[in-house]
Amino acid sequence: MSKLKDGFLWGGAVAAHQLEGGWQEGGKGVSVADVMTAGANGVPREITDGVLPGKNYPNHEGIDFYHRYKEDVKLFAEMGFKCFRTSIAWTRIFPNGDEKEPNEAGLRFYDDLFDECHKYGIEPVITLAHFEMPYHLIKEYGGFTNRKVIDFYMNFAEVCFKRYKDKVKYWMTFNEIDNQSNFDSEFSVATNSGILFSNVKKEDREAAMYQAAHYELVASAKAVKVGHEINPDFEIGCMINMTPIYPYNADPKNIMLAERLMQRRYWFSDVHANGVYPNNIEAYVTRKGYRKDITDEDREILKQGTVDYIGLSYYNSMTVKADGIDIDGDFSPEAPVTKNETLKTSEWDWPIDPVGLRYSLNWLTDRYHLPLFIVENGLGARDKVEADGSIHDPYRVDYLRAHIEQMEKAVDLDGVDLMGYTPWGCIDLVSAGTGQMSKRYGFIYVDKDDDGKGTFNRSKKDSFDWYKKVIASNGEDL
Ligand code: P53
Repeated sequence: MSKLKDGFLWGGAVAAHQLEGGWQEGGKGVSVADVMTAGANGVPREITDGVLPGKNYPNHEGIDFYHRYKEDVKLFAEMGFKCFRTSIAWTRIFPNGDEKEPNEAGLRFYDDLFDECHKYGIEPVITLAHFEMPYHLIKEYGGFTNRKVIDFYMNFAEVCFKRYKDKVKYWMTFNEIDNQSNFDSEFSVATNSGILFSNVKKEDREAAMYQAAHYELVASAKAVKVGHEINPDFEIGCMINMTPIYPYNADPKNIMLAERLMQRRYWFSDVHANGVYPNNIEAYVTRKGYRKDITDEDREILKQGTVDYIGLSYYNSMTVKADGIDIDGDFSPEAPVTKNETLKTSEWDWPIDPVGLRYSLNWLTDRYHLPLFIVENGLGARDKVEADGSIHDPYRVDYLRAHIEQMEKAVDLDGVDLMGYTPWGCIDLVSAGTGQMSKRYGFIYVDKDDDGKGTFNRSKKDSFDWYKKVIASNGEDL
């Protein structure tokens, strides 16, 4: 007997900008992802002022899913996917973001994609904003630092909800909205909020983030409310990057530091799920003079638009140490991060911590009492294609198996209400953080390298048949 419920949503996850390509096709506009160059481990992606000649923009071509989605969905179906998580590229629907009317060719692309999924009984799971803000909204309006952008987001959300109301049931409003808690990372604030370091002085970045995130939370709540009016059967969730922050040891200073950093990171989901800001953030923004623009109407809509479930990504945990830091002082949120000697790391230096997944599922359940949906999890690794074309990736299977085991313990032993599991990058795609192709997550290999060269042909890795078996046994045969 499977520990997981019938209808458990096994599948895979991607995001439009990381795989579609076709960046100028079907009337698509330029998004923030289209102005990000390729980086590497430790080399940040550059966010350029528009698309500049001579630069490598890996998202422009992605893996050409825009033209090859039928072949790819067929492979997902062969693995037995019950669902497929992707996003709707905002710039396919509103190329600049501030148009009155949507772009029909963009809408038609997703109609076709969702029809193709349903052909195989695959349920689309859709993120509205996954690091894909129209670049025009960033240049002309300052991204989400501008209240007007709530309305532009709402136009986009409403058009999608209405158009796909009979094709999509599961939605998420903003991908990993809490990444920007690390406001020292331009990648995070640009992809979450459309904040560019060139536009905001260093000392103003944290303030800009709190204001922008507030507008996003209002936009999300409005979307939840409107979505439920359009189709009461919609399940609309938030989506957070769940990275639990551990104290280095039992020194109370480290425990308090970890708690404070958890507060700085998980207030986004508090507002999404509870409809109110937690006390610690009210105290913080009041003391710092942040989030100046909040109205009674905002507070009311936050209460009315609480989410139906918590979507989360889980890759790793973080460990912090208070050495040399005044835990009541103001410090960069990543400053106290230290190595956790108990954990091995990936080739990209991400700690590997399967028990952290069970811990996170428990923590979120205790905090929100809502269903959870693991919409990202996985290992970015280099793969080697053998002379006969086969790809042996036991490291990927080991990672996923260990995480699925912990997920099943959370359900079976701890009573966590879990909707589904969609490992990240079920087909190789462009890494969000580094822009590399060589950081691969897929069950399906794509022949494209970091310079954009290759046939773009698809082939199955060993993990393909393994995952097929996992799904067929509803997680029993690992
Ligand atoms: P990549 C940072 C930390 C954790 C998750 O990431 C993150 C990021 C941003 O890179 O993003 C999520 O491709 C995100 C996906 C992304 C995936 O994790 O850097 O939702 O878009 O591709 C993995 O290895």
